[in-house]
Amino acid sequence: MWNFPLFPDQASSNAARVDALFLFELAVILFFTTAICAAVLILVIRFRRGRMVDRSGPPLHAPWLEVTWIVIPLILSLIMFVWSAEVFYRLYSPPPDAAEISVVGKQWMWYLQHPEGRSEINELHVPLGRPVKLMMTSQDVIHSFYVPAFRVKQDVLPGRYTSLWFQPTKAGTYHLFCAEYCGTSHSEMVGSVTVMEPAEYESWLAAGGAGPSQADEGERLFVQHHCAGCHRGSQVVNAPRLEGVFGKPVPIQDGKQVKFVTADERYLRDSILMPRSEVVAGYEPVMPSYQGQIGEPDLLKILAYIKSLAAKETGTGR
Ligand code: HEC
Ligand SMILES: [Cu+2]
Repeated sequence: MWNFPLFPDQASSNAARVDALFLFELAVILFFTTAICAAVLILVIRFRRGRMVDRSGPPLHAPWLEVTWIVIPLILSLIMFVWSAEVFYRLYSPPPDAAEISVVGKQWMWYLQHPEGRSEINELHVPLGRPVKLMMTSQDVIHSFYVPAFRVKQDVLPGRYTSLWFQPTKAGTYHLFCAEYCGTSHSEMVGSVTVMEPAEYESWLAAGGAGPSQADEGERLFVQHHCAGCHRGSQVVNAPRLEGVFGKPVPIQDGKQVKFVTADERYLRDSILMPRSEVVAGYEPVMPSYQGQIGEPDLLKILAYIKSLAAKETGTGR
């Protein structure tokens, strides 16, 4: 009966940091709310009408009081600013070795794809202790990926990628919510995140069948959509090779000038859906747009393939 938890489990490496900041701010708010309410009540009672108290010569200036009410809140808000900026920075800087899982939100479910190939719906299995980064997008409206036990929440937007990371520190099953009203069955857009011991996780992955990895699936789609026909050294079309492109600066023709753009997920996505928006310098704008032809999950697979090419040093002229 007394099991009435005020907080969800602290199940990620950043959960305790978020809670400490929250409790500090709560304490500051409670202190000032109590002090101000008490002062109001005392003054109201003491100076109520008809009460015989000395009302002559009220103090109009009290420099020390004014300095106090400026300096103390200034110090407190600066502490909150520096502290929360530090926590915010941590929450949005995934470690470089984080495993990357793709997430697609759609009315009204979550589709999750592991790099090893296994995919899930409304359930996410992750290994204990290893950082995980989510690459998220939506197939329709705005959703929001929210795991209270990890103290993470991030909007999931159509037409772009947002990311989120966490490092689970406690095995168990935790709630996953959509935290952005997304239509009739928004309240049913719920799921769970299961944190497993690494060995258990490996066997869970293997139990999914030894299917192709996400990057291999991406390569299959790369051939199926005829990308390979142009991008693998075609004799007919002059198209850039994609080995090593991910993460590198790419020269883009901008009117008469050339500007450099980093080939991140945003760039690759736009290159495929809106090839005319950024044309690589030295090439003709002949690539067709794939807008409406490749679904979000497939697009993420193709991106995984292009990124995997970055890992392989093939030395093809970049
Ligand atoms: C008709 C030939 C052709 C086809 C088919 C084609 N592309 Fe392209 N692609 C190009 C050309 C030419 C460019 C360079 C000019 C530009 O940026 O539009 C390019 C540019 C790109 C870039 C930017 C490369 C860089 O170096 O910055 C990416 C990424 C890309 N294509 C991916 C794809 C994918 C994925 C597919 C299949 C879904 C595909 N392309 C299909 C011709 C093609
Ligand atoms: Cu939703």
